[in-house]
Amino acid sequence: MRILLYNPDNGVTRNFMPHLWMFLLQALTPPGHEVLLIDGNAKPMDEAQIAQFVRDQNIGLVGIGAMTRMVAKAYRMADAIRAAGVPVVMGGPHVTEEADEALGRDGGSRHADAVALGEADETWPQIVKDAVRGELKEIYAPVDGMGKERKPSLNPYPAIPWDKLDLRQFNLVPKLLHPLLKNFRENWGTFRIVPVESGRGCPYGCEFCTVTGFFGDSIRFRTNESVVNELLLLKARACKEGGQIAVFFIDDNFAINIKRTKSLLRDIIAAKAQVFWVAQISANLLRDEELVDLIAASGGKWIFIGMESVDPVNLKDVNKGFNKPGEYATVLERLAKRNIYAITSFIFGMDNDTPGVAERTLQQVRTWPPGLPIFGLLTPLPATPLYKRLEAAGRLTRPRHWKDFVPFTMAHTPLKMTIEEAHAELNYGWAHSYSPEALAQAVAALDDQHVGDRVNVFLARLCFRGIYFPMLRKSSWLRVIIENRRTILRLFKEGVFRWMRPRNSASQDSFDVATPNVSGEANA
Ligand code: B12
Ligand code: SF4
Repeated sequence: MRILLYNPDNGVTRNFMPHLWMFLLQALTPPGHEVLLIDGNAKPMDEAQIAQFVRDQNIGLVGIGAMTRMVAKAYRMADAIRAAGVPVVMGGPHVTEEADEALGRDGGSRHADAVALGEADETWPQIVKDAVRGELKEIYAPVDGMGKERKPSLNPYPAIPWDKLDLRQFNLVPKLLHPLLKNFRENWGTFRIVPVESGRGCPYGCEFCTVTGFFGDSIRFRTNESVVNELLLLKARACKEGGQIAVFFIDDNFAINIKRTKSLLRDIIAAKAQVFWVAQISANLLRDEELVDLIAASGGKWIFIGMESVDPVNLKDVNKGFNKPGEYATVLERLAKRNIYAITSFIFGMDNDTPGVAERTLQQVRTWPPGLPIFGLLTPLPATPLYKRLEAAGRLTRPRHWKDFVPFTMAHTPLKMTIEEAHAELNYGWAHSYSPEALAQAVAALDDQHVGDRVNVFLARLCFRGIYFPMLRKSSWLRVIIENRRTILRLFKEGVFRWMRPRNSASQDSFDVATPNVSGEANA
């Protein structure tokens, strides 16, 4: 059978990183089937196009995965595929919580023939077998023989053949620059960000988050060896094609078990498996100097920190009191000292927020080493404790907000300001962090740093700007480049100057991860 796995586009960020679930389910498909992957972020399609595709390609089963914000598009695509006579199975966090909606059992129309609840690593092979026999069940739940929920172990973990997969659509180097950069001495013909998971689960249970409910509070890890082998495979691929690969460790909290994270990082270093990497780690776990040393030595470049608010009352309200705003600056300085930068994520519209919250937040952000601040609105995702609390209090203004998804729009009334005021705060946060002046200041704040680090921060800021001010068209990129021409010119001059220096002294400019001077054993 030919199977299509499809991920709808998010309408914002195009193809910055593939979705792991598709590659994972492809690797877990029983032999004898051909699995095609389409990520709508890389290959945008509408309903007519996908229906045509499944007919032309003789597809026998389509699997669709989606977050809540993309589910309306996912349903439209599923409807078109089913109308073309091909069965659809849906999975992922949204339909796990809203299976009745996907199956039309809530009085609405039906979008999926079957729904895979929760983690589908173990149910997917059965789904494929049932689809071949034309006997798809409506619900596939990961349960043991006694009918009790069962979380799949990550040991063993399927080998994803990253060395053989076609990743052309995920090259972040603009086509125009390929010929130029291919011959550049630092191998920049391609640049890809690849998702890798080393573990699943987070026990913290923040009120707005799906993760603790979905993955459970039992944390599971892959073996160090399996993660290291995956990195080596990716590194070899990058080397072979004269490009760069960075890894996004998509674990919800990469250092949730510090001892184990240190042991993994030491093994990465010992195996010389370093690539540049990004990971999500909560601020409380970054107090450990040795951990941060190992992060730096193993290739860690950007750490995503869910700071959420600079107000401890807000943090306590959403069960995230373990975040201590008083220590944010110290944590970020600890990272910056090792040339590691932070993606600091904030939520506006929390219950203790009042007008002016964005400026109060930015006043603090400006005192920190430059990183990438990002801003969102408190969003009641289905089945989260936040959703239940707001529903019980009658505060949901759009209880099924995903049916008519509008980016950056609240679905409930905050306590101490209006919805419109919350939207204005969000706008203020983005506008004042990503204006040409703010970008120039971020680069200037790193004047004593290597030009490579400043280019890194600048490019990352340009890309992150696109989350709020989508830059899907060439013309919007061009406008941003013109607006930031002074900063670009400055970095360019400096880069050329360093590049023209003799190779020995220029070798530090390499974006390749240098062999660290931290031993694989310990780092006191
Ligand atoms: C990586 C990631 C991202 C990446 C996404 C890009 C990418 N290419 O991956 C980035 C950083 C951009 C991102 C952003 C956001 N994210 Co995010 N993200 C994640 C994260 C950390 C990992 C996803 C992942 O790969 N997991 C590992 C795989 C194996 O798990 P999985 O995708 O769930 O797939 C398993 C099952 O769900 C199932 N499955 C999934 N799909 C399908 C399909 C079929 C057919 C079948 C059978 C089974 C199946 O089988 C898989 C194997 O068991 C998750 C949290 C998490 N741990 O999953 C949050 C998560 C998915 N994100 C979430 C959110 C809310 C967001 C944002 C909206 C945050 C924000 N406020 O801005 C943005 C929106 C992005 C956008 N523009 O659309 C929520 C989604 C909740 C929901 N109900 O939708 C999650 C669950 C985290 C949370 N805090 O609750 N995210
Ligand atoms: S620490 Fe992060 S992943 Fe864990 S529950 Fe809180 S928001 Fe979710």
